[in-house]
Order: sequence, then C-alpha cells, then structure tokens
Amino acid sequence: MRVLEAAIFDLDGVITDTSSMHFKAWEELAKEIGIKLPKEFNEKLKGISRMKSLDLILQFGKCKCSDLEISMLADKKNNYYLNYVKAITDANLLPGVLECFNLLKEKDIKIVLASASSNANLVMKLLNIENYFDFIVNPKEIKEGKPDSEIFIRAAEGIGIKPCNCIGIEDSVAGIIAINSCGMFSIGIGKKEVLYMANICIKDLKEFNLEEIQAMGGFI
Ligand code: B16
Ligand code: MG
Repeated sequence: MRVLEAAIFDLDGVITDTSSMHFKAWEELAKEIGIKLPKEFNEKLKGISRMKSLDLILQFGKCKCSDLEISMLADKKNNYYLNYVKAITDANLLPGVLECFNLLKEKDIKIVLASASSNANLVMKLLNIENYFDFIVNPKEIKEGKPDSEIFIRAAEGIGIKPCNCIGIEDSVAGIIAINSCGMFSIGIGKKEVLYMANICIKDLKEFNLEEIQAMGGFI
C-alpha cells in the first residue's frame, strides 16, 4: 500500500529555468578555452554537479588541465552563473509552480528540495518560495551526485517518509534515473523522447494532475 505523502522537487529546470543560465555560463567559459559546446550538450549537464560538468566539458574538448586550473575554471563558471542569477525575481518561476505548491499544501503533502546546486538557497530566496519547503537537502552533504539516488533518499529521510510514498519531479535524465532507482514515482518535466524513463512526463507544472499521478502510481 502506497500513500502519497511528499513531493521532492529538483530546482533548475523544474521550478525555474536556471538550466539555460548554467549552460550560458558553461558556453562562455568553454569558449575562452577554445571549446565550442553544441546546444545538445546541455542535456548531459542537467542535474550534474559543477565539477562533474566541467570534467565532461574538458573531456569533450580534449583539454588537459591541472587541479589548480580546474578549480579556477569552476570558480569562473560560477561567477558567470551568479551574474545571470542575480537578475532572478518571482517572475522567473516556471508556469504552474505556485499553483502546484498550493495544491500540495492544501492536501497536506510535504514539499522538499533535492537540488545539486550549491546556489539553490540564493535562487529560492530570489524566487521568494523558501517558505513552502518542509526540508531542503544540503548538496554539500551528498557524496554521490545524480544519477545516484543519494540526494532523493536524503530528501525522504529529512522528513521521515519512505521513498515509495514520495513523488520526484525532475527535468534531467540523471535525475529521473535517481528517482526511479530509489522507488519513488517519477515525473519528468520536458520532452517525452528525452525523459522516456519517467513514469509520467509533462511539459511544465501547469500540467501537474494529482489525481492522474495518484492513479498511475497506485497511491491510495
Ligand atoms: P552549482 P538541479 C544542478 O541543479 C544543475 O542542473 C546543474 O546544471 C548544475 O551544474 C548543478 O546543479 C550544480 O550547480 O554550480 O550552482 O552548484 O538541476 O539539481 O537543481
Ligand atoms: Mg534540474
């Protein structure tokens, strides 16, 4: 028997479109070191930690860097990213986010954040949505990034609810794999062709349908 008790949200690409800001920052950095990133590369970076993303970009550009250079490049990317982020307001919330949060509150379903981003708290503050959250996972405490399910397991632990009684909402392939592998019901935000592993795929949270999710997930 499964009871829907909590919804675990990713941030970038689900609540707000910071994924395009991350990519613009990576593109800028990559250009400086002579790497041209194809647009499709963004899909590989979604949900992936800063250092892992940089590693993928350097591999793609066949660039060899020292540890010091790697750490400087990562800092530089973060500064470019923060420059985009500072302009965020609640107008940057993706469609349907507040309606979805209000519905969950009304149904007494807990709301948790499972973002890999160390800038998540700042973004949440700028979006003015921190008060909706019952628990926010600290990404610094997570050893294995998505697609490992550690961050989602930690999210469920943080509110004392079993993963099978949670739904996870993600825009990245890595995130959907992480949700599925800990037994949560997965909701993909984006294209079905990309997020085909998700239990349900929707365009944005405007299409979030609690009855449909409960029926498909076998929640009572
Ligand atoms: P930062 P999410 C992830 O956030 C992003 O999707 C990913 O592109 C980024 O590299 C990662 O956070 C780390 O972010 O550099 O700000 O620490 O999708 O898990 O909310
Ligand atoms: Mg994301």
